[in-house]
Amino acid sequence: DGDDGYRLWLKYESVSTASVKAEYLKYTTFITQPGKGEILQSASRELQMGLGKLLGKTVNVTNSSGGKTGGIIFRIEPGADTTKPAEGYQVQLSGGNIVISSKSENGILYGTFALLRHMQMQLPIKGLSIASSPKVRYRMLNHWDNPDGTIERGYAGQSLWKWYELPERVDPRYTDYARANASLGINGTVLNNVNASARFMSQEYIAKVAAVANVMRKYGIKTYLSVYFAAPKTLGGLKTSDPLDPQVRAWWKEKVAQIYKEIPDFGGFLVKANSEGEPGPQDYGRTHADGANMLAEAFQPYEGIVVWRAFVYKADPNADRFKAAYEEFVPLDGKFDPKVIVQVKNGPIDFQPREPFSPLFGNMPKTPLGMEFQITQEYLGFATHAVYEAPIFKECLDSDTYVNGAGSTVAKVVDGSLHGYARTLMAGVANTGNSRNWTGHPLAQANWYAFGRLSWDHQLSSEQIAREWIALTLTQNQKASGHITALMLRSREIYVDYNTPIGLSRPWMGVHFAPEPWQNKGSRPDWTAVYYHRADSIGLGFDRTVSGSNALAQYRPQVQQQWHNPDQTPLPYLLWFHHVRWDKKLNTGRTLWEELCTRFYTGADSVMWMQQQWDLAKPGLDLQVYAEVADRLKVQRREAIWWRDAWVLYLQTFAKQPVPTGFEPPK
Ligand code: GCW
Repeated sequence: DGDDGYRLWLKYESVSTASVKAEYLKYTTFITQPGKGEILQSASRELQMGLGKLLGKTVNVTNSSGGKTGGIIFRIEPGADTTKPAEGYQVQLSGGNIVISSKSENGILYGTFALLRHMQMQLPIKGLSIASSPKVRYRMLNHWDNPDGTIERGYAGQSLWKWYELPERVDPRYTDYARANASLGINGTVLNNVNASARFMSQEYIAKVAAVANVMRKYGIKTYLSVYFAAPKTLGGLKTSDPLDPQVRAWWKEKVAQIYKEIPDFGGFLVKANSEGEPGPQDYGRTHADGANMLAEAFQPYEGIVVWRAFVYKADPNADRFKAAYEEFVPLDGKFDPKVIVQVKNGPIDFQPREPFSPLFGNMPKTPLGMEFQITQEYLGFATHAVYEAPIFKECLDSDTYVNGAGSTVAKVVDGSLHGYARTLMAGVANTGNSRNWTGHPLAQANWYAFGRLSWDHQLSSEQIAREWIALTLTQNQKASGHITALMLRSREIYVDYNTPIGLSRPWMGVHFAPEPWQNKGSRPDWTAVYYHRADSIGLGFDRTVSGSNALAQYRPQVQQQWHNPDQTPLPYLLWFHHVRWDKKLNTGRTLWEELCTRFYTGADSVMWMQQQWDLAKPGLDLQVYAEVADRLKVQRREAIWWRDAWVLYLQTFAKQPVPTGFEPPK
């Protein structure tokens, strides 16, 4: 339809079922919008556009229903509870109208998108009753976008933000970006890379950022910036950036005031400090808390917050990087200003295809911990591999920390219910770029979608989200949807099997795409592949039990129970915690070597199964989308074989055994 994926899950294709259309026509004769609020106007505009396309009709907006029925009414509930973010909404059939009610304009906007989603899925209006509110307060995308338009770990083109033409020209695409995010409930965006340029603190850039923020605001989205910790020195000309230096503190206060002059609803700062060479408070013998609290002080007069990342580790080949964040941050629990949220990556190492949950979760009860998921597929095959990420996010959120007994899941830490955090956060490292379809791989749109939906409600299931996304984006044909759902739900396990099975990690260097498990030299002593996988003549895997780094001790006893004994550790986590002999018999009846070969070969072959599922869905698909994904799956198949062969041949030099029969490479 000439869409090329641009419209994402907001296609609003003409309602095809006559009886459904007839019902919709009955309840869409007008829109009542009380007042002229900017966000309410966005809601009305979206509804007018959506209904125009779904039903082919023009719907007028009035400021009062005048007692009429058959319309859509926005109702802001009086008596808002100001202690709670009032973003929840209800969409109900009431008194002959569809009523969207909320305590806030933002909630009305979210309710509007929920109604449009309902209609796109052709669900009945009769009995309509949707009520929903977010479980997490700050639902945010993190863009790793640089001022020169490149994106760190971005695989969908260049940055969406055209700094060179801002602030005069405001690309209309920013509005579509805001609509897509708002439709999921995302309410914050960090525009620039955490490896931050100090330039974003200059007046020139603040004005540019303000122009983008003016667009975001209309959709209930706050704009944030990543900051370069040494900016007082490099940009401000001070002698130091020591967070306890009064001049430095004054500089940040002024800087924040300057930003609020241009952006009155500015969201706050995101900080990567003393991590991978970035400057930070430790450069001056200060702690992460000293640094974060200094910035928080600058935000005291405003609503903004400071998000401080816990992604830290030292360049020490003898240390276990797994343990680093816990060691640096747990002693600081209780020392952070209430405006600070500590943002913790999914995985103590780094966004691997499968990692155990970070032991920070549950161990900092006095410090709000936010979740950082990676949507962009840095370790998941960039834009050529189809990997549906909801199962990764869910696996982490559903992990039990056992801090307050069974059921103390990571999700309950993150949503604040376990420790009573006042501020809660879920962030996703964006996979967007300026490619026409936003994400490069058409199926990667589902990962943006899934992150947004889960940041609002982490109880949604991976399957529910996949089915919804498919219906909105690809097809409403039941058979086709079944095949695509199956493909998506298995895609992550298939990737893990040919890429990093049984708990292997980081077999790559540099750009994080090509297999390089043999790499034993890097620009840092810990930046080698062998540091992570520990292959040797005896076996494979990183011993993190008492006989090794003892990282396991950072978890509660019940978690240690699950993982401390190699005979009982579930296979997906085995090599994360144990160095296992090549000839050890696993509970599958195969030796470690045989199991690895089995995974590499069946994983790579399962890409053919994905291709079959996709082909079976073809009758329900737009031909252009069909072809684009079919071609990418061919690339994935080729690359999966490449991964398999690289690993098997490399590991064989240690295991010194033949590949089991039946697993010869195809001719
Ligand atoms: O794993 C690393 C990535 C870096 C990234 C860093 C981080 C933004 O390879 O590209 O830098 O994580 O999360 O800070």
